[in-house]
Amino acid sequence: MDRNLPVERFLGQQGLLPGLRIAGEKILNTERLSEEDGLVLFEKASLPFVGALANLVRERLHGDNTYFNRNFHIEPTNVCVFSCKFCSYSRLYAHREEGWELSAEQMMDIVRSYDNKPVTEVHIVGGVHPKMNLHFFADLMRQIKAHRPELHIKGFTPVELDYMIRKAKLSVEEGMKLMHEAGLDSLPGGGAEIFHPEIRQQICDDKVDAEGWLRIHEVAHALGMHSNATMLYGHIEKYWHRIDHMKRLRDLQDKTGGFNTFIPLKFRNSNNEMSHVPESSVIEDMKMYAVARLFMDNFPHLKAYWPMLGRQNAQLTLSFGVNDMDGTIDDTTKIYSMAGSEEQNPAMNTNELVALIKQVKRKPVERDTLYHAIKDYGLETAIL
Ligand code: V47
Ligand code: SF4
Repeated sequence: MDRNLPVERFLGQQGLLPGLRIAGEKILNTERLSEEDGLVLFEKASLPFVGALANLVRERLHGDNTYFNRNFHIEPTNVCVFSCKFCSYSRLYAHREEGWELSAEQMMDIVRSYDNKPVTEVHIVGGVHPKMNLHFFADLMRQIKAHRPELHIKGFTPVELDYMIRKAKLSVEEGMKLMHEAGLDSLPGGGAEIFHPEIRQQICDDKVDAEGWLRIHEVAHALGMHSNATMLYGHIEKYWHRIDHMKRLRDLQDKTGGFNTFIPLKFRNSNNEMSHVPESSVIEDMKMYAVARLFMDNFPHLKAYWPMLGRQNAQLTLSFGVNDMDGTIDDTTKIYSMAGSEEQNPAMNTNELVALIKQVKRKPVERDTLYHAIKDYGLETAIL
């Protein structure tokens, strides 16, 4: 089948807005979209139009391959010195008796509980606890590596790192070098939210700003580490704030090439100070993924984080540019169930994840953190 056909049919339509035709032709010719093109797609394009274009790009880059990995999460604490308005998860230090704090030994128990399981990655992220410092986590990572050297440690957002590095009175370079040498292999994408100060000041005024977030990723990339980037969308931001956010990431990626994956995160409104803000519709979610796939031309991968979106909507994103479904997360992650996600207990075993991908005629491929293929499940019959 000629995969370009649907797109050409769209572009052949009489009366198509000139801005949409320009954007569509750029995609057909593998040219980069400008910020104006991105905005026109958000504001004027129909869902089938952006969907067809995004699918074209997805299939150019990855064919039907849909990646996932086997990981587990450690959330060291939900006690946090910051007070992001969208956060349903954290407890201020003053109310720390309502939260949890794991000791290094408790976290090592979690690591050991996976001893005979074929996981390849541990994802460590949590609140910013004033007493859990850089040296505490560096020691923890040394212990993890001593116990299981090949386990990839993806951990700590620039929100946590910026706080801990400043408290340790180190430069960003020194702090990141220390963490890398202690065993930190890559950075997850969290803490980015919306970079533009107009929105950042309203939703998460007191944590690291855009420049600080980008700088920590830049330094990590210079040390040879890879990382991801997120964007919290669907709350009080406008389309142009999303474009501004993606443009800043695209510019840094041009410079370093260190990002693997872009992860749009749908704002969930339960149990937080932004509960009055309605959540985005599924149509809006699909449009977000599609425009991200088209605009972020130098990001190899686009991830739908299923614990947040729900399994079926995550499955739907595979037709709107997404080529990664994150992993077989176990129920240690609480961030999304506390924010109102349908996934109260976000665990999915490999068979379920593979079946979900095969149901929509895509090819499941288990990967490691850096997207080396571990197992190709093929396109044939579903497993369940
Ligand atoms: O930065 C917090 C988000 C992020 C809410 O890199 C919320 O592979 C929606 O970044 N509604 C942390 N989102 C999680 C994260 C992540 C997750 C999965 C994979 C990776 C990766 C990274 O969670 C925070 C914030 O943007 N978040 N509260 C909420 N109410
Ligand atoms: Fe703390 Fe992160 Fe929650 Fe913000 S989103 S309050 S930094 S745990």
